[in-house]
Formats: sequence, structure tokens, C-alpha cells
Amino acid sequence: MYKSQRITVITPCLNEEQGIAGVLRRMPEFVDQVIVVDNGSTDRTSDVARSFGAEVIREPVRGYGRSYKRGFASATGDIIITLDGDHSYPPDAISYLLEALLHLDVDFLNASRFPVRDSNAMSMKHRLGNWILSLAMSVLYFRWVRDSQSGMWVFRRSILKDICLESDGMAFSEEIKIEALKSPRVRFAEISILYSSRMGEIKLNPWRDGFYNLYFLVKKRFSAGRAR
Ligand SMILES: Nc1nc2c(ncn2[C@@H]2O[C@H](COP(=O)(O)OP(=O)(O)O)[C@@H](O)[C@H]2O)c(=O)[nH]1
Ligand SMILES: [Mg+2]
Repeated sequence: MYKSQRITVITPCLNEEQGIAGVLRRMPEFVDQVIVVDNGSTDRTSDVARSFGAEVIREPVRGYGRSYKRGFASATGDIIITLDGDHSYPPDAISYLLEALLHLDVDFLNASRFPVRDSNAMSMKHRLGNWILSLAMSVLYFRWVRDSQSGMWVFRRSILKDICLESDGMAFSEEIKIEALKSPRVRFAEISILYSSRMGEIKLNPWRDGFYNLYFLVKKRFSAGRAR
């Protein structure tokens, strides 16, 4: 519990046995429920997660968005926090992100990886790609969003009934922000976190996912909320 709010952390994992140990080791005590969604890993991800007391849910169909939707369905907290299983997002930031969500009195808080302080954490190519995608989202939705692709969000579970999440893939990350921005019932804010280099192998395919995410943004903007 954090200030009488029940807290759920969700982490999607595809072969993240190294990273997930780092994430769970640093998980704050006040987190009530930790869900690791194992997306068909062939390494020891599930065993490692269980050894830290996490609730492991298996999602056999591949996909980042698919994993999150599965995790959301099992979440019981008042507030949900997400982060990758690769140890690139800081579990130590959870307390100040929660404090910010409550203090700013918002419903959805996006943890921005920018400005990047650790120069090894993100290549120039990824920085440029992220900048283009965030600029595109900001222009299309008339709202400045610094990190449209961040995988760390803190939000009240109650907003899930007001938003429509369709993407099963990497575009899920931008979709949840768009839905939060668009909903008149959801108050949105963004603050910076310290992003660092991932452990284990990268799952993102930068060209394919980057272009697809750009296409998804435009398609979703001009198709009355329907885009996969
Ligand atoms: N790309 C991808 N990531 C997945 C999938 N299922 C779970 N994940 C997890 O989602 C997170 C994001 O992937 P990652 O390679 O870190 O992408 P990046 O942070 O955008 O560079 C990691 O924790 C992955 O293990 C999947 O099907 N595809
Ligand atoms: Mg990652």
C-alpha cells in the first residue's frame, strides 16, 4: 500500500531472466502485487520471477500489447505501474512517480526517458526515432508529449474502463497514451526518469517497429479511434 492505495506492478517479459532479477530485486516493499507476464520465454524468466515472489502469468501469443492486456486483466491494485523486464527503467523511481501522480492529482503519468542522462542507454538512431515518433504524436494530438514510446506508466486502474486498447504489439505503448490523452475523464501528465542500458538481448526491431508505430499513430488519428 502507498498512502492507502493498493499498488500493482506489471512487467512483460520475453526471455529476460537477467533483467527481471534486477527489476524484482529493487522492487519497493510497499508494492502489493507484482505481475510478470511471461510471453513464451524459453529461458528461466518464470522461475526467476517466482523466486522473487512475483505472480507469473503466461501469455502464449507473442506481443508486447498482448502481454499487457493479459496483465491488466489480473491486476487488482488501485494504481498500476508498468515497466520492461530488461532493467532499463528504474524501480526506485516508483515511489516518486506515485507521489507525483497523487500530488499532481492526475490519472495517467508517463515516465519520460528524456533527457537521456546515461549516454550508453540509447543509441543516436533510437533517439532520433523516438524524437520523430513523439513529435508526430504531439502534432497529431495537439498536446506536447516528450516520450511517446516510454514503457513506464503509472495510472489509476479505473481508467481502463474509459479507454479502448486494441494493439497487440509494440504500438500498444503509444496507444495507451493516446487513449489517455483523448479521454476527457483522464488527466495526463509526464515527468522524467533515469533510463539506463538494458540487460539481455533487445526484442525491439527498430526499423520495423519504428515505421509501424508511425503508421499506427497516423492511422489511429484518422480512423475514429480504430487502428491495429
Ligand atoms: N518486442 C517484444 N517485447 C516483448 C514481447 N513480449 C514481452 N516483451 C517485453 O516487453 C519489453 C519491451 O521490449 P524491449 O526489447 O525492451 O523494447 P524497447 O524497450 O522498446 O527497446 C521487454 O521487457 C520484453 O521482454 C514481445 O512479443 N515483443
Ligand atoms: Mg526495454
